[in-house]
Amino acid sequence: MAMKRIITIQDISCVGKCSLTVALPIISAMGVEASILPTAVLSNHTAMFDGFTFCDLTGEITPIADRWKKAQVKFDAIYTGYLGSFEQLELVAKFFDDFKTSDNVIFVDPVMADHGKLYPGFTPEFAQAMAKLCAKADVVVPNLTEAAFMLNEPCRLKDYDEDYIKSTLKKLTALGAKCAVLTGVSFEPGKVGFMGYDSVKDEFFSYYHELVDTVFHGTGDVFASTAVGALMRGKDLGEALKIAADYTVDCIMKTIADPDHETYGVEFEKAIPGLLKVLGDC
Ligand code: PXL
Repeated sequence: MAMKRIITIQDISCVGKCSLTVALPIISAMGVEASILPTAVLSNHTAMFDGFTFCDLTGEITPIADRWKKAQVKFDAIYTGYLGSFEQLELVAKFFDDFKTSDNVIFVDPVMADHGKLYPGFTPEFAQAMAKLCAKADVVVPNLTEAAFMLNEPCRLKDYDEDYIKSTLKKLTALGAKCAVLTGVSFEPGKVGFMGYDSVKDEFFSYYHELVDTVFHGTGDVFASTAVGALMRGKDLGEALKIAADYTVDCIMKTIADPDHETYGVEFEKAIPGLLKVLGDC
């Protein structure tokens, strides 16, 4: 079978293990081609460091995309992560229009908030614009905070029930995405996971694992990259997300097990052999 090709559109933070420095190695290790459209080069990610340098590459998006159109490059999945401006959202929406085919997958991780708060530099208006981008996706994977900002609703991070999660998922798909997945969902102490809704099949699915109660940067990018990779390896969405959740937990566990670990990224490299076993590659 021909190797699948993912185009992933997000920044490259040179140090700190998130966005492209996570997506590239994980997708490649999964036996899937990782093509990239870097939106900016940062010295490091914007969390947990004192400062950062930032070189905007927005002006490169259209020339690069035009070149690919001329060369008739095709992508089996288009996966977007952290995007930093309204202009980038608009250009990425156009990229979707230009490169969508009848059978490729548009996967949007609307990276912009967590734990009830927007990340530095993001505004509620940006969240509304991100919601418009999500409308064009086959799959969106917001956490509870991102979903609330996109739906312009108060953020409920605890004391919710299954009905609340299900109605939030239906509202997300009503915006336009075919499938919506909420991450960081927990109905019982010590357990966390995801619940998803496929609006085409009118089906919910979910998966919960042990809660590892620490915060590491970049785990959302590990989760999303692995999920898209597993989709490209022929897994259905529920199974792909389960593989991604288990791998993310394994990355965190292996990081914690290292007494000298840093906190600005997980030691995802150490968990790759286990991921390949799950995929049946070794
Ligand atoms: O992991 C998401 C991410 C990606 N890129 C940059 C970030 C963040 C999260 O803060 O700062 C530059």
